[in-house]
Amino acid sequence: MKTAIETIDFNGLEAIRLTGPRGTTAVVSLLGGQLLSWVTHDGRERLYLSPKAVFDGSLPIRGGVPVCFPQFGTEGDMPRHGFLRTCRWRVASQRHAEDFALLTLEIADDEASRAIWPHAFRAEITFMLEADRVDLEFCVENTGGTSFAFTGALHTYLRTTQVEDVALEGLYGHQYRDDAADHQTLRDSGTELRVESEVDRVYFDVKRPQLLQAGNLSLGIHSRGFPDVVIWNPWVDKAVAMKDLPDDGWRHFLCVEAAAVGQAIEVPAGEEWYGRQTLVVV
Ligand code: TA6
Repeated sequence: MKTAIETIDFNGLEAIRLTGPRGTTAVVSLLGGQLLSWVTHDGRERLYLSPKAVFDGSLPIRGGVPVCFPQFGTEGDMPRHGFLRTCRWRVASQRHAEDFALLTLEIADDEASRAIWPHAFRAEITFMLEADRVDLEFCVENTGGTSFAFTGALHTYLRTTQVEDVALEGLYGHQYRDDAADHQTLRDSGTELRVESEVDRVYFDVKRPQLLQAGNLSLGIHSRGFPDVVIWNPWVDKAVAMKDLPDDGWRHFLCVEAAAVGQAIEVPAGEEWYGRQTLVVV
């Protein structure tokens, strides 16, 4: 099957569909610069997108891979997870060949962003789709005259049939902040993480990849540039309180996020920073 890149309408959103080798596909919305779907060559959708997601920009789209910048969560006085999630990005470049399809979106500061965060920046997110993987690279350039620091994440919603049945390996021995238990700092002592209640953890300084074992669906997750990994599942009560998530939506995803939370990333004037997350079918 030939590779291709085409503009489509996705629930009323202007979106780009990448077709990669062996029939793998990815859909990216210009709203939020957000990967919304990744179907691997076995025909399986690997990302979770809430059936109650809002696509009019009034709320961040619940699912896929939201881009959280320049603030992670409520670690400051900006809207939760910053403002990029509800901004419209532009296509900067696209290219495809026999063994890949590549799309880069871009966005820059404007009056609205400077009213929230008084810095000049240009950001790009690049999606590289190959036969057995998708690679997301977030790049931010400080186009202003003074240094700035940010926190953020690629807030990836990995699809699960039943989240209680999955195991996440690779976080053993790491220190983490447990935001579901008074933000206390603990050390992970299990060989695998299982979800049996609300999970909201920031794992610091993670250098190893993770492996999501979900029955016969396994996925390798690794990141570069982003020092931390965030693991989140709202479980039952928090899911019921979320209007853009079905009551049982918690069962169908586990967020494994490439993140910069513990230490804000400093970008001197005129310099740029890259961070990436790679999802691999194993
Ligand atoms: O990444 C985990 C987290 O910070 C959770 O605390 C929860 O707030 C989640 O992100 C979703 O945030 P959102 O703003 O998308 O509802």
